Amino acid sequence: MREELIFKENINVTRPKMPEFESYSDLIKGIWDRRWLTNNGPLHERFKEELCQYLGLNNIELFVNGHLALETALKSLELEGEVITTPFTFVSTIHAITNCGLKPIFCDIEMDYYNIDYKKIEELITEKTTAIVAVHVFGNPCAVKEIEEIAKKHNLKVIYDAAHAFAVEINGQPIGSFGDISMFSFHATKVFNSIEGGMLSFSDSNIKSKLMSLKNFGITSPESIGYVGTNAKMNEFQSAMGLCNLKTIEEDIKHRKLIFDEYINNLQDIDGIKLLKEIDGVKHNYSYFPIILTEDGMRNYIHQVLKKYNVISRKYFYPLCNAIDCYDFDESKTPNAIYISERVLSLPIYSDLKLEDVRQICDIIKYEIGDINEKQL
Ligand code: T4K
Repeated sequence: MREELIFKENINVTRPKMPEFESYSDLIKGIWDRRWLTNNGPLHERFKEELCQYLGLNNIELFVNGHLALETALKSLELEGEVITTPFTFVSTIHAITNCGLKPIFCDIEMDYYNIDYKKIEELITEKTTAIVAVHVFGNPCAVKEIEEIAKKHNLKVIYDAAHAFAVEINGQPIGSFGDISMFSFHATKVFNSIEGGMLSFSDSNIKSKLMSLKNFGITSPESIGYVGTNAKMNEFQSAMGLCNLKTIEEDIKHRKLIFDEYINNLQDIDGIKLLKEIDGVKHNYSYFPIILTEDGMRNYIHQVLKKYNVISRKYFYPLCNAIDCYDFDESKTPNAIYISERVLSLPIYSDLKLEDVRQICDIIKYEIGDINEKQL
């Protein structure tokens, strides 16, 4: 240990972006006057409009969180049977699938960006397959064109879990414009937050009213309940937070880019560390900074040792979703995902993380990796 590199306070893997207190308090004052707290209030409607404008999307709906947004998306498409998905994701993706009565079929991931490997999707398609649920892991886009071709050929729906991919674009095209429906998370830990929150963007404007109804108990008119819905509405306090944070999102992403570059510059030449670099033509949001520690056992060592320096890294995503206790899936068929899940570590990144703190985290990693290499553990 090098005592001088210990942080006085914990540096967490992420920390929510908070707007100026006054900008939030000014906005929520009106809620007291109006006494309109939820169910499509005026701030909710304004938030929706400003999001459409910022993201360059026409069809969106807001939700209380990303998870219920994803469940609602799957329900709205009336899917049955099997859906092909990835095990390398947050458990929400798989719970959403199974809560909708669908069976997840796990496809292995590719080794560049750890997204579903489109080359392995077709061999998993059966007569029961109805959809592909792909995840833009860490905000890096999946192979959207190839996935679309496969889906067309086999008449499958495509749902993207874009929880990590707010504001990402591929060659100028918003990531939410691919597939049938995309889900975004506005959770406190994300690049963009509305405290909790979620959004669906969708290609077919005809499903708008169905989505609105499904998130409001399935109510279709004052005296009819057309669907078995849920309660997944975003409230006015969330919308106010979203509106405030939207004002600074571009600055926030710019600062994240500086952090990203600082990590890359400091860690790129270290033996045993693999980094995810930027992709040509993609507007990134720098939502996570995952590294792969290639030596067996090194990830767990660095994860533990960072804690002693008060740096709280996270194993996103370990365990794999086909290896978790509450399900009985078989993880052995996704060897790439097993390899990555056992070696990945997400380092702190958030919009007001100081660059000097990033350098200090890198110094700790360099020192500790050198140390362990010397000891040849
Ligand atoms: N699909 C994917 C691929 C997802 O990653 C997620 C969510 C979803 C779907 C579902 O979307 P939501 O329903 O959540 O909108 C966190 C988040 O809770 C979760 O939203 C996120 N993915 C997941 C990747 O990370 P945990 O269990 O790691 O959260 P927690 O509480 O340990 O927080 C992480 C760090 O953030 C801590 O070090 C402390 C810090 N933190 C957290 C909160 C809540 C703060 O500083 N302030 C806070 O208010 O799951």
